[in-house]
Amino acid sequence: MADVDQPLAQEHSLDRDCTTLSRHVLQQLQSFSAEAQDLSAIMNRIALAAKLISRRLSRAGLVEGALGFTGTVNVQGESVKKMDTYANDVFISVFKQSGLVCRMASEEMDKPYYLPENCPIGRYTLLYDPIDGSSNVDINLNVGAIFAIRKQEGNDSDCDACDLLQQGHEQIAAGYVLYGPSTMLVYSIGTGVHAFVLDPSLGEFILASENIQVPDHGPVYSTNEGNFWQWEESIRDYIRYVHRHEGYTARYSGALVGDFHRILFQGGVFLYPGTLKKPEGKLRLLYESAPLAFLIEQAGGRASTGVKRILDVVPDALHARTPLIIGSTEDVNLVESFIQDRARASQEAVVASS
Ligand code: P6P
Repeated sequence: MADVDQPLAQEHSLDRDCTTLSRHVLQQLQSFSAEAQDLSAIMNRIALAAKLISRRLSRAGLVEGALGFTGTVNVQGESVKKMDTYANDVFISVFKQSGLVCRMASEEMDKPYYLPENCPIGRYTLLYDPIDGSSNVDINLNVGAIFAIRKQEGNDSDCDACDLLQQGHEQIAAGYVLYGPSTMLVYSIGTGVHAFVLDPSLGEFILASENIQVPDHGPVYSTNEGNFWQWEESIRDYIRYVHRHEGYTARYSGALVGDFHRILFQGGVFLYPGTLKKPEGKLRLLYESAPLAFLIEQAGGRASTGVKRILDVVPDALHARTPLIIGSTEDVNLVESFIQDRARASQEAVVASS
C-alpha cells in the first residue's frame, strides 16, 4: 500500500530545507519592510561569515599559516591566534559594500571599525567576538562566535561610539555560531530563540529548532574550578553545595559558546565570577555576556552579574568586562542565594560590631 502521507512528508521535508535563515528572519518579523529586509540581510551576511570561518576551521590542520599565534597581543592583553585575525577580517569583508552595517565593534579591535560606504544608509552596528574560545582552535575542539546587532544612534564621531555604552535590552538581535561536529547558528530578534544547522551540501543554514526553551533546572554547572582559590566565599559556598548534593555534574570546555549551548539545551548554569586577578570577571559585556543574556531570557532563563540583571548593566567602556552567571532560572537563583546569604551575614556582622 503506497504511503498516502508520502507527498505530505516530502512536502514537509522540502519546506524544512527551504526554511533558510533569511526567510526565517522575515517570517519572525512578519514584515517585508525595508528594516525587516535589512535585518534579514544582516543575518545572511553573518551566516556567510560563519560558512567561511567553518570552512577554514574544518581544514585548519592542512592550511599553511591557519593555526598558531600571530605574535601580537590584542586590546584585551591576550595573545592573538591567527584564526582570531582571519575570522575578524572575514566579518569585516562580508559587510563591505553591503549598505547594511556602518560600524563594527570586535573583541579583536581596540576601536570600532567604520565602513563609510555603508553610512548613513546602514544605521546598524555589529558587535562581535569573531572566535570565542580560540585556545581550543589548535587542538581541534569546539569554538564559536558571538554577535549582537544594535541601532547606531546619532553621530558618534564626537564620542567614539559612546552610543554603544547602553544596556543590553537595547539590542535588536543577538546570537552565536557554534563550530562543533556540525556548525550551528542560534539567534533571536526578540521573538524566541531559533537554531539552524549548516547543511554543507546546500551551503545553507537550515532550521533545526524553533522557540527553544531552557529547562527551569538542569544538572550541569559549568565553571573553571581552577579559579576556586580566587573566588568570593559565596561562590565557594555554591561550589561546595553542588559537590555535596546528588544530581549535579561539571562540564567545562574553555569556550563560552559551547558551554552556553549545552546549558541552553540541557539546562544548568554557567558561571564566570569575578576573581582576585579579575574582580570584574573575564568575559566582555557588550559582545559576549549581553548577547547571550538576550538569548537566555528569550529562552526563559536568566543572566546575572550575581547581583544585577546582565541586560540592565550599563558598560563604562567598549571592552568592559562583567561577572556572568547564566542559565536555568532555578540554578541562577541558587547561585544568587549564596551571594545574598553572605552579603546578609556581612551586614549583620557590621551591625553586631558597631
Ligand atoms: P578560562 C575564551 O578565552 C573565553 O573568553 C571564553 O570563551 C571562555 O568561557 C573563557 O574565556 C575561559 O576562560 O579562564 O577558564 O580559561
